[in-house]
Amino acid sequence: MPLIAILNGPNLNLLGLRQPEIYGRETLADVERACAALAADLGHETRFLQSNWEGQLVDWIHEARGEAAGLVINPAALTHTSVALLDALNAYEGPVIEVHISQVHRREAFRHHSYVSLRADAVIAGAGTQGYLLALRRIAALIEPESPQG
Ligand code: CA2
Repeated sequence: MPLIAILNGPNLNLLGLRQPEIYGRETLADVERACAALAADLGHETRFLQSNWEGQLVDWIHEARGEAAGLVINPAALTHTSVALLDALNAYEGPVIEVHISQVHRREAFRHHSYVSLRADAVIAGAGTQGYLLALRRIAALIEPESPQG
């Protein structure tokens, strides 16, 4: 079964535990379970990871090369700061979808710019944690040879 890697950046381990008015009440473990269930329905398996460390995320993107058919990433605050993540993603050959739980364009100006968007094949923001599931469906369509444009 083709593997889809789902990477999560700093502080997302607090999902559902703080700031529910912005990020909702679901925990990251809930999101992981929902992603695994949908991926199984779509005939894929998932590797769901979170780190507070930029270098760890870079290493996981490197590991995804040759292992994962597609990548879903919520880089969290590193979205707005990290050329290192952009460079790592540029060295990854498969489809990349950037997800943000909140509608970043309705928030502070510093959240409006994303380095990762320079590489992402699609960006989903403001759909809550459902954004991860939308991203999985799109990745599945992109890596499905019969219907590459889904
Ligand atoms: O909306 C998103 O998914 C973000 O990527 C979340 C990041 C933020 O810096 C981005 O601008 C948008 C923050 C992740 C921190 O998540 C928390 C969740 C619950 C409580 C505290 C932090």
